[in-house]
Amino acid sequence: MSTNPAVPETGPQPRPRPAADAPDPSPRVDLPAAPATAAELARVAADRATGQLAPPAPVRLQDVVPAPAQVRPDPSGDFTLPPDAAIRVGPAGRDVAGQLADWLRPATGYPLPVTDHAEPGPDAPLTLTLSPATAPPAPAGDAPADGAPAGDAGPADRAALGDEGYRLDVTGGGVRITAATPAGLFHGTQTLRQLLPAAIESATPVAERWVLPGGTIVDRPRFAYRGAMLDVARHFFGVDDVLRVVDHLARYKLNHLHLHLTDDQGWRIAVDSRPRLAEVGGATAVGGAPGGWYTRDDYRRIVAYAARRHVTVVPEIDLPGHTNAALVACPELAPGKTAPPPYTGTDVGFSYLDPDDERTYAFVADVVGEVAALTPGPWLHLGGDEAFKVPAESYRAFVDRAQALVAATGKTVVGWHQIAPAGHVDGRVVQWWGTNGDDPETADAVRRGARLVLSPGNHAYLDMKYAPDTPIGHDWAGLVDVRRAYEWDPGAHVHGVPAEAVLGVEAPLWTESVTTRAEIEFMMFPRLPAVAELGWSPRSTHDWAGFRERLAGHGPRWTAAGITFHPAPEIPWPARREGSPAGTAGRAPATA
Ligand code: TNX
Repeated sequence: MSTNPAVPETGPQPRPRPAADAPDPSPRVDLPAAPATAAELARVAADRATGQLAPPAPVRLQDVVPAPAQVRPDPSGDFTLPPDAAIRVGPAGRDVAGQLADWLRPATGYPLPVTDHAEPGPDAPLTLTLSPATAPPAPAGDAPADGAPAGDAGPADRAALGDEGYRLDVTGGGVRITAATPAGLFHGTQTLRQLLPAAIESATPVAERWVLPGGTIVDRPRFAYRGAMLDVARHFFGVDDVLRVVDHLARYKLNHLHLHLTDDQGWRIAVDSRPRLAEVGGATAVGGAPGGWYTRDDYRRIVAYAARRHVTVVPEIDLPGHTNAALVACPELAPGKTAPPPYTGTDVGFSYLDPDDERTYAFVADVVGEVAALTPGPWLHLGGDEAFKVPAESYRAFVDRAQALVAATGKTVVGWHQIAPAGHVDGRVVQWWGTNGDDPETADAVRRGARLVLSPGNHAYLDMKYAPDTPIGHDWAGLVDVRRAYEWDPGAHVHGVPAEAVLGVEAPLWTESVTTRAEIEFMMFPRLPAVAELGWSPRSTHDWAGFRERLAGHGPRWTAAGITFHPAPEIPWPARREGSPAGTAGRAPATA
């Protein structure tokens, strides 16, 4: 893999050494040697996972990932889901209830009808309640009052839930989720799902007692922006793969999917005013892999699917660098006015739009105008990274104009932190991907009004290898094992940037070496939940020892759900009991 973005601002970073107090890294079972090729990855990872995992212990209320703000277990309140359970909900929460039923039906085999609060009938054991009138504005920075005991679900509690919070009560009589918004209800249902035995992830009915641990959780996020990025430009991933990634985000209460739609190797979104961008620029990918692009309807489908799961799509059109595919399609934008050859390698920093040609700005206006019109979310990411060949003055002038064109569409500008020196526009968000936390230009942009999304390369980059023998991925920012993905604080990471200026976190997955759905999952799991916890959970819950124990219980869930993951040696995955298939609590799956 030849990619080395060189990171000129920070210089080469030393490889991290394992911390002295790191747990014993030796796995509990003998693992086969690392796979020789990326193509073997999925099969080997699945075999390893299945070989390692045991039927899980009953779930405890405090096992949820990301860690909830407040947890009060009540062992006398355990609840077993009966086969005739119904889900009761008001009209505004009905879509969330329908999704909950869809998750629970396959493994339980129960019908789980969704009924209206207003309809007569006995109390349903699963109740979702919305009280929108009590919703205060979204929090910025740390959530207050973590660790406090959970009291009654009175109006004051509901007011504290915010835009995305929820309260979940499990008693002998049933489960009630209360929230001020459908997003809060949705996050609460994801918690409910995690409180059921791992076999709930099975696609076919399983003989199981569907017990939930008793008690109360009151929960809300630390940061408003919690995301992951998928690079669909280096390798193209079809709509179904992207939808599956949305599901992964939603499980862990991440609420933004950043799509890196354009790069040197491919242009992945149809632009009606310039059809050659997708038709010509979308034909290629790294290493001669098949190209592809999203039609407007494909993109709308992704956006709608994500919206239903309370995930906002953030489209990125990377400018003015990373534009070789655009230049192949539109040679008039190239500095020399001739089309470059298509690029299928993995170097960066060589291509750029001609900043001195007015046609460049007409192009930017057309593209961001169309992408903005297709995108319901508030953000538009204009890239800005690694335009090494554009002199600093021209670069800054280009970004100023591009930011204004984005603002004119009504969207809020997001850009990689190289855009920091450009002028401030209202609401501007800078995405920091450095590796040493020391970046005066970014701190200055924040002083001038920018907010920060943190994606430190040496902690949050999902394309970094876990270990030297990880068969795919990079190591220019060091190795990122699960502990490294978890052990940092987004609120105090960049010098001179106060926690109040931090909008949130994002874990980017660049795909120079990632070619399949299984490989996406292998790089995401288990690091995605680590970053999700940094974005959601109050800092006071941060605890590596506890996190690795909680995370371990998710291995059987992923196995039951068919999700490929890296069986990281620093996680104490449950050891497999002889003859017990993972994820089925020791019982053979019943037939459908
Ligand atoms: C740097 S991070 C890049 C990408 C590469 C990535 C590989 C950033 C804004 N630019 O173009 O794909 O490194 O890790």
